[in-house]
Amino acid sequence: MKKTTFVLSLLLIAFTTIFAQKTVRYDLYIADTTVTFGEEAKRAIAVNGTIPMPTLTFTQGDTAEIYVHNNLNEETSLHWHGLFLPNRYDGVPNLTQMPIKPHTTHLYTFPIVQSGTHWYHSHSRLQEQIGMYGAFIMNKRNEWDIPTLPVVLSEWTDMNPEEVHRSLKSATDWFAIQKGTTQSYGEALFSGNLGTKLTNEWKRMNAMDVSDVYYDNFLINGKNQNEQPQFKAGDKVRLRIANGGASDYFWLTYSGGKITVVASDGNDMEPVEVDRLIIAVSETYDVVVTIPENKSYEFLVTPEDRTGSASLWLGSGEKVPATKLPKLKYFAGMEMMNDMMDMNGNMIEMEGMKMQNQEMDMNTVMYPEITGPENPEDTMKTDNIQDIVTLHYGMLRSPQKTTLPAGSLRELRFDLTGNMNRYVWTMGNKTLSESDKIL
Ligand SMILES: [Cu+2]
Repeated sequence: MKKTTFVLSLLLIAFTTIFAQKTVRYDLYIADTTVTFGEEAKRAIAVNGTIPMPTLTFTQGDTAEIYVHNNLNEETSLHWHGLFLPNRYDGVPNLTQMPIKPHTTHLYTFPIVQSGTHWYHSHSRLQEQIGMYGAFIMNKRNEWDIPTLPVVLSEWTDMNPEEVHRSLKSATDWFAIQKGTTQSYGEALFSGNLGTKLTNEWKRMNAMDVSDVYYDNFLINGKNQNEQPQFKAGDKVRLRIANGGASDYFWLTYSGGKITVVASDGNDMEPVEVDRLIIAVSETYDVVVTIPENKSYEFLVTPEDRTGSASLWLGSGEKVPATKLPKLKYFAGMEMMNDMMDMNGNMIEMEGMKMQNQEMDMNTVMYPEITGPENPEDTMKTDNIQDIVTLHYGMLRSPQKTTLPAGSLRELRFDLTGNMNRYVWTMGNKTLSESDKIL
């Protein structure tokens, strides 16, 4: 009898320590605020007083209990990007839940059944663009013991997001003019690219550009220059990076050596060493970087159009800057587009083109650091061009077998279509309202 009780209590202790079901509660207070990230003070939305929203941290097996207190004078909602959860907590207003009315509280509660780096954001109107994005971290039960920083990337424009949206739909050159990325006739003539420019106009294309919107600032956890002096020589630091931006892809480079990529979209992968990687909107990557000496090393974040940057400084002491990405070769890009588009603005099918898995980045023709300077005499020297290892999707390998279990398989086909100039996006040439049912 006594022995049985002893064994039972031992089992109970073991059970509670291994399978502890902890409820982790967060209270999020959503309120209007004013920020000056660009030129002028503008309206933004802060949660618990901060932009980005607070980092929410859980351990696999926990139950999340998130109380959202909407102190705005408008509706809101929160979507948990990349999470497996009951549909009614997915946070899409009027689809999986009713919008959270002004000055009410809403509870999201769901079990944490996965691990990895994810993020969360508002799913109402364009609130995400003015501050409602944050990191959502789910640790494993036996998480890797290494200094870790959540890193949320974003852009800021002083223009009201609704206005941005309107400009995109009317296909103006306004953003390109602000960025100084329009290609004028004068510029074309002097650089010997007049033929390319004329063909381009003939095909009625807009000025060649890489990203669509002009941004006043780029932010890393809400700061353009983010200092993290706590790291010492020899430290390995894991950055849990989420791109919470509205439209920019970001290049990630580091002045302290190689970047080891260890997870993609919250999934562990076979570690791979690269010189740089590009992160798309809403993607996440976990990377590990080393602090070589007691100095401050720059983890540089550059939007794809290279019109600005943001820096995360790791370590303290003398600053070691990363190499800035040189200006894109727009005429080379324009020439490529001319070759690829027919008179109606449609892509010309080309034989043997390998565009899958980013293995061939069409924009490479515009990268001086890889394909050489636009004008060899007056820009960078050709011998500055080095072998740069760039991450692409083909390099992402799961540590586990990912073959599907045997059994019946159903294939669903989605054709993603759209019109770039009108900024209308469709599935199988139908807008969402026309084809609400996807199955
Ligand atoms: Cu999302």
